[in-house]
Amino acid sequence: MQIKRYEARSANEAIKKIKADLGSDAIVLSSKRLNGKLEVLAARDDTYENLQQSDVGKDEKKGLDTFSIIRSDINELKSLIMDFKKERGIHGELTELKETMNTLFDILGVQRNERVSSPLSKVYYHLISVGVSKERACALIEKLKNDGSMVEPENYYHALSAAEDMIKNSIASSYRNVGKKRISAFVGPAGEGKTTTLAKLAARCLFEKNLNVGIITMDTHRIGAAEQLKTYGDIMDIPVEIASDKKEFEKALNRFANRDVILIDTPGKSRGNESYLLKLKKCFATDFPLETHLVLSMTSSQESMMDAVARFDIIDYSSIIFTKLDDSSKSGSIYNVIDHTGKPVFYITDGQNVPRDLKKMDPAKLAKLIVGQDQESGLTQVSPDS
Ligand SMILES: Nc1nc2c(ncn2[C@@H]2O[C@H](COP(=O)(O)OP(=O)(O)O)[C@@H](O)[C@H]2O)c(=O)[nH]1
Ligand SMILES: [Mg+2]
Repeated sequence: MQIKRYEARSANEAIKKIKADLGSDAIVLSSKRLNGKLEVLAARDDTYENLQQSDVGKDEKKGLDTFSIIRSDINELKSLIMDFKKERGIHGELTELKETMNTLFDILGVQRNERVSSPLSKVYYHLISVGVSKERACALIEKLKNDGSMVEPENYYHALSAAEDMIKNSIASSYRNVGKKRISAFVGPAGEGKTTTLAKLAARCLFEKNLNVGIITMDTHRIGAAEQLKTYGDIMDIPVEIASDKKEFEKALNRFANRDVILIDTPGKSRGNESYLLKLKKCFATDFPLETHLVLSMTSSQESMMDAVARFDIIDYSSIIFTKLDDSSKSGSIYNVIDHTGKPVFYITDGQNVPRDLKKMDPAKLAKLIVGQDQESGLTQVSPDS
């Protein structure tokens, strides 16, 4: 076996060098970054070639067949490793590209506004500070620059409130024809606040709107999950049905046929449990007027939120509920998620108190919440009516 060391600027370049030198049968043993360069150890197994060249007898030929199988396994493994290395290489390049893009956005968002202290540049920095992505902040600034309707572009407070208006207008259309159905199911990763939010909504419907409420829980696996809801149900005198499959689910819906509102709790499954999502999707495919709401916690990272948004896409949720705003100062990340999904937000929650810590949202309130409090402008954090 020959082992050789290669230096290259990227994974692609390393692979090219190795192939040219050791041939396409080479195996990558290890790779690491050193002073900005990629150092790769690669090897080639010469045994097979030597065996082929030598005068092999019958028995040796038999051994060679076994050897060929092993060799083909090795080749498969090798190509998997190569793919993995390639992906890692691309990942590294993507990170670099992302950093370059971010710098470009800074230049677009700030320098093209002539001076760092210009009102629009300040708005750009403010949006980033509240969690709006650089890319989106930059797009908003560009739109503001080209928008002739801004009353006083030289005034920071006016520029900020124009940004808020722009956000409001961009999300308004997503609110049409959604949030009107009698039956609401809550989906999302575990621990995001589905059950607590459902209990808050049940209490609101009952005590403020005097509606007839029924609750169905599909969370039948987690110990204590159904009991958690039954306790809320007992306190509010709301019936709670348990359903573990489509048959039981439809039975429960029929039992609640004359209820004004039906709220459905679901278990939160972690990544890799896509069959559970398919099962939920099948249950929700019913003639009853049902809407699904994705529940996302503001304490999750932006990546986790985007991951959940993509995973739950199969359920075709119609709105997003953001929870735990009391534990996060980055309300701007709401904008990143809704700008990406085009889904409306009818509720946010900001505390553990049932039913107090639930706020109803509309495009104007949400835009205010996203832009958030600003020390300099004196704009205040939204305090939505319940
Ligand atoms: N701080 C805070 N905690 C919350 C909020 N909503 C839910 N929680 C807490 O988050 C935890 C998980 O909530 P739960 O409703 O059981 O989540 P589920 O697994 O999605 O049903 C519980 O301890 C809740 O009290 C909120 O708005 N703010
Ligand atoms: Mg729950």
